[in-house]
Amino acid sequence: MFKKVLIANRGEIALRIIRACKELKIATVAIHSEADATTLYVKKADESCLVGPGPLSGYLNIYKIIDLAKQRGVDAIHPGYGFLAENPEFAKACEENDITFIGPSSDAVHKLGNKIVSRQIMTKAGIPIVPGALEKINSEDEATAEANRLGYPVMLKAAAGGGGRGLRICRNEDELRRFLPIAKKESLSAFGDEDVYLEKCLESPRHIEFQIVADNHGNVIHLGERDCSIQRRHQKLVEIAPSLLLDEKLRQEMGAAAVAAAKAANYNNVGTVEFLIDKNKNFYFLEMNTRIQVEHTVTEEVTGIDIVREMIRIARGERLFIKQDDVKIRGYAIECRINAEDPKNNFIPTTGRVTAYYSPGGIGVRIDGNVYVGYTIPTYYDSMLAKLTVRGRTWEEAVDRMYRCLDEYVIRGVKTTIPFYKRIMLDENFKKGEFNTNYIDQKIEELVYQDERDPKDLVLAISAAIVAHSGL
Ligand code: MV4
Repeated sequence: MFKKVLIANRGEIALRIIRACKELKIATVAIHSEADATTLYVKKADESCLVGPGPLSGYLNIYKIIDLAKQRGVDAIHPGYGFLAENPEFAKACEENDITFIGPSSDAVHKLGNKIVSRQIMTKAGIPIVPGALEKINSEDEATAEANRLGYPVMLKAAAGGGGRGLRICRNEDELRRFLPIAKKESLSAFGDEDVYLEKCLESPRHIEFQIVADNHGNVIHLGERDCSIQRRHQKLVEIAPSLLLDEKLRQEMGAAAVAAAKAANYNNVGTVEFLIDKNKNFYFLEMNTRIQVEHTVTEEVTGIDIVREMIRIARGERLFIKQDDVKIRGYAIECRINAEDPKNNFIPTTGRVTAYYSPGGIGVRIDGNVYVGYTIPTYYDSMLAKLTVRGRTWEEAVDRMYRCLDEYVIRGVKTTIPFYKRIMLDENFKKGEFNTNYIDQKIEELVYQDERDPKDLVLAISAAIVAHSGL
């Protein structure tokens, strides 16, 4: 049993974990920077401690967090996502200090954090991977030989990268020769590891990921898939569950592959297996994420399963309460990440003090966030203010509901991505499920610059212009 858990994170995911702990009657310890001292999640925790004046370093300070955990007598630490969530040293430090890491073993975090090792594991297990190398590139000539075997375009990827970091598309040999040293240098500086490898670049794939839940007794199930193709520069913007692309047969095949991938990696706790699907509906293993993901909410809404609660229950040794056949996907869920960014200004992060805040509600509406009137958006952290998740019995109902909620959402004092998402909900291709990873690039002009003006405003504007022009 856990009496007390420390949340080594901040913001909405810290609040999400605190909520799960409260329902399990587990006391919570929040950590925070000075900038976060007065935020909602800190207020909701039973205890809180300052981890440093600076905005970021405290959340990344493994030994300070371990020391705090020991001082406060916690039984376990939940890392959330980002920060130390996929840092094998942190997971190891917990294990070595007899503090349960609420997540996979440090060995699984370490193995799956290396994309080449991941690909080797999946190949050995007979799981289809994105066509490409199983070893790092050792020389330019070796790279060009591999690229000729694959056919251009190819993608240079950092072995220690992931989630879009350390990627470079090479359209021909000249680009490959030019980008290779750059990619190695970027990888070394970003991840402390210069190993890069090559994959065939799939054109306009769909990005489909399966939620894995695995206990410490060999039970592994999946909770269906999420379609995360709507991304901008590798930042997911809109996530949906289930995907509109998969039929039941493909869902079964991919679900089985995701479970096999977790078993091949000797995985425990909660994780996500990412696939790319090409235009011929072939699916390929891309990478496995060893953390709870921002978009876990859409899976929770269509399965009714509290994934964070299951993380905690698995970590304290409990067996899965559910079998694969009992997992039912009901309806459709959509998540929009409400970011403090200005879509009309290249999505630059915005700041400001929230002067008015009203979150939407009603059937099938969920808000995960930390915003309140008076909250000044800090510039140190990622720009996400809240996650708006809706569920509908049908896809059409979910889209209509999301539009209504975006229209109802009031956040004054800072520019947000809300108007941008409203345009997406009105877009015919989106409504028909016709989108892939190029959707944003293809639609950006239409989604950003075509103001969603109310027709009556237009009539008024034209009338005023006529009056002004004719001097009436
Ligand atoms: C790819 C790809 C096409 N071909 N790999 C990797 C990290 C993930 N967030 C995106 N990744 C991709 N890897 C190969 N071999 C397409 C993506 C991809 C993507 C790439 C560029 C811009 C947006 C994207 C959105 C989803 C997937």
